[in-house]
Amino acid sequence: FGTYDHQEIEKKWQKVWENNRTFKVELDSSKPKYYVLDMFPYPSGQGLHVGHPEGYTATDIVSRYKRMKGFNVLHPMGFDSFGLPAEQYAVKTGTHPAITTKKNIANMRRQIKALGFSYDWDREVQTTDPDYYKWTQWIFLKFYNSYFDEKEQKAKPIEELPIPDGLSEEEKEAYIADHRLAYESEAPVNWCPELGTVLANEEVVGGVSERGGHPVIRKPMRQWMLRITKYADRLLKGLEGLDWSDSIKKLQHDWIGKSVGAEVDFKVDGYDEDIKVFTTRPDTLFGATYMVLAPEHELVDKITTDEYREKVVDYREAASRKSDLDRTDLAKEKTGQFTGAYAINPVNGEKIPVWISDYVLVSYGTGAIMAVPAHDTRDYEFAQAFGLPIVEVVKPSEGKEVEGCFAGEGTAINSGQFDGLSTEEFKEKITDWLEEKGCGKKAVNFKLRDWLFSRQRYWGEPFPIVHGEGGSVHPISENDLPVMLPEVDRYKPTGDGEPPLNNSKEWVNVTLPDGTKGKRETNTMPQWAGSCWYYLRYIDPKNDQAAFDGEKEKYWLPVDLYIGGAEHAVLHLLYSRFWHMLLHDLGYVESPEPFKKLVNQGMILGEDGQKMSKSRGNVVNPDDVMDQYGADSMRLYEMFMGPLEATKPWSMQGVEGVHRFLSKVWRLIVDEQTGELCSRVVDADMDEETTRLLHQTIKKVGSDVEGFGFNTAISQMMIFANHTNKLEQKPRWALEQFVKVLAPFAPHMCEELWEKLGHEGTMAYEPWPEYDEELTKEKEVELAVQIKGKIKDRITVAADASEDQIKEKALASEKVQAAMAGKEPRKIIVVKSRLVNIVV
Ligand code: ANZ
Repeated sequence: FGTYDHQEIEKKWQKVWENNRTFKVELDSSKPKYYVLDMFPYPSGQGLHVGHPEGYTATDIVSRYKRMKGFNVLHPMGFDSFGLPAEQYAVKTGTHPAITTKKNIANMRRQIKALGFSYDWDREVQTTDPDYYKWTQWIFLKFYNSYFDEKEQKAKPIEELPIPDGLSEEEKEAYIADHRLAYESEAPVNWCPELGTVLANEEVVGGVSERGGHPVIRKPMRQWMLRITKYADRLLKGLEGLDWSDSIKKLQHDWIGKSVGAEVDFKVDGYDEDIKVFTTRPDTLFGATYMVLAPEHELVDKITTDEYREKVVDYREAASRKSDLDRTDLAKEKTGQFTGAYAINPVNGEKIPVWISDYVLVSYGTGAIMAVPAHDTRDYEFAQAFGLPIVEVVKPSEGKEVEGCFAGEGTAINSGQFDGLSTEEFKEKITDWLEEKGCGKKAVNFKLRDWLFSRQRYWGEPFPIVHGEGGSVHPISENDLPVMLPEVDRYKPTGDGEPPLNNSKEWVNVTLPDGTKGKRETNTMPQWAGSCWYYLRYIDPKNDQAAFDGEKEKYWLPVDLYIGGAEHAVLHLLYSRFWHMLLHDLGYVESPEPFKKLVNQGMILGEDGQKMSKSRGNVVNPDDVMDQYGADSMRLYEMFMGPLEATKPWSMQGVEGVHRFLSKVWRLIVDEQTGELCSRVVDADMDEETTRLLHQTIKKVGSDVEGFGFNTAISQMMIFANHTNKLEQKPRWALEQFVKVLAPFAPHMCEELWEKLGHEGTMAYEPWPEYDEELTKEKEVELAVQIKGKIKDRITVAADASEDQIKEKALASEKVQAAMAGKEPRKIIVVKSRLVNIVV
């Protein structure tokens, strides 16, 4: 009758919160703000997996804690609802993705609500909602209508682009098009035949699609690109100021991949052409014994001699079928083809052969290298495979013996006038020398490529673009947004890259304002578009005049805490920083970075320690756990499993354990016979130990929540509950404070207990209890005093006594003095709060 009935309690309080709009929040400049963001889910047909509540519980605890600390907390939720699975389902069944998406969202919203998270649901966003993607299209137009000012390192409106004198109208158009931050390109892209779409570099992992693991090949296609490379330096520098884990920062840092070196021009023998190379080791120029062009390099056709032409064409054909990753894989056997041409090394005038090989990528640096087999591993393998000369030009520092290739730094040899220089000095000197001679200069390169921003899919944001006759491009006016996604009959992309929207002729064909005919862009934006700015829409989700209000942005941004999976390191987390920087440059947001603090939750494995998957049959369904044990137990368990950022296996026994703990807390306060307040809860004074434990608990839970140590906070609460359980008389005031610190973790049960303790209404805004530092301290501790490993006496000292005070007290003991028999101690070792060891 009065036992802990999680089902009833959870339903009751969820209704109260919903009906009273308990977690509704508005801008309030009288209060400090705190913005807590979750990575919003993709509404999949499988519903929530246990990884979702992990991050969501952590942010909910912080949100509830911060509210109690007096912060104005923004904690929103929404759905990242464009994407492949709904579309693939549509291809299979004919069900429109909008229907599938709606159903999946309803189910996931139900699950999320059942976990009792304190979201302001009035702020929910869905990226597939035209009122939302209208603004995604609007931001795209901002990219299209901006250029990057290199000097000021920021984006500006395209109208401000300085145009060189003397250009014809046509050249002017082309010049402007070349500077837009959104542009069309014909470059070779990652084409995934199975998915029927192109993919961004970030979406290709190990030569296959990140989603689904399908093979990806290179193919030239007209695509929309965003000029993220312009922001490479700022994306890199901005990382320094962010409170993110080192591992995520490193992933982004390396993905951006800044290299400093030199560009060097090699004359092609017999031609009026230079081969430009990028090298990070200009100090090895004297050791360059051959050159390699990427098979796709534009000079290949021109310089290849007739004798080698056929072989070169064949080789290039074979290379085009490989992915970049396969090509650069260190373990792969080196292949290549001589072109018949020679180049001249500018430092010593030597003629060296020019090869093509697929280990040189056309898209990095200049697409050509000088090969230094003595000091570059890949060049070394290549030289060995094809019998090319190897000349050492760097000697390792004394004492190091190297066999084969030496890729480190050292002292220059065989390098003429530069012999004897250290690698660092040499790099600088030779770069100056090259610049003086007009055949080279200092150069910086980034691994980061422009972001391939179009997909041959149906279920995505349409581009606000119309193509006119003769290749002109017409952006839709901002006032005519959104460009609605039309209904189509067939969702399947054609195998050759024609997007499904092409099937919708009525939608595609339009008349331009000047009466000429145009065709809408039929590619759609990638899955990542909507998530690039959703955290901005949350601050003003219903605004139909702007994407969001500037004053609101000033108040709410940056996001104070962002929790989500680490798998988005070089995707969403890079893309959204990029969008934010553009909006910052154009004056729409004041904050330079969107996410101040980022925490990555660890993966939850199955009970067997393996990744949860349908095929392994080890998937835990959150619905089942909640039915049996309740949302509070589910929340508490996921936080108790271990450190938030660790990978950890699921355990049903663990769930039972925390459920028992919650039941125990329930019984501390509620009489199970009557369901009323337990008669042992009285307005009594607290004894010393209870006082100390309570103050320790308030202190530890608070600091653990701030430091994301949720598991240790729970342990401390368990200690307190066990102690209180033993008391005959349970002081009401202590229990009230305890319920407050437990509330962010197990909010439903705590609301109910708060009511049982005689309070009315929600406790969500009760002030977080204060603790007294003095009262947290253990007063005195007993220490054993040992001589030669034998205990001679026990002394009692203040818990915070210094080492010197402890030593003094130990030596003052009569028993110790007797045992030392007048000898001087050689050493005294104090093991805090345990023992003193005296060595004589
Ligand atoms: C000569 C050399 C000598 C190099 C040496 C290295 C060591 P990161 O640091 O990644 O920027 N390289 C340049 N462009 C390339 C391309 N398109 N495809 C494949 N490799 C390319 O690496 C820069 C180095 O990678 C460059 O420096 C070049 O090889 C190679 F002892 O030049 B180095």
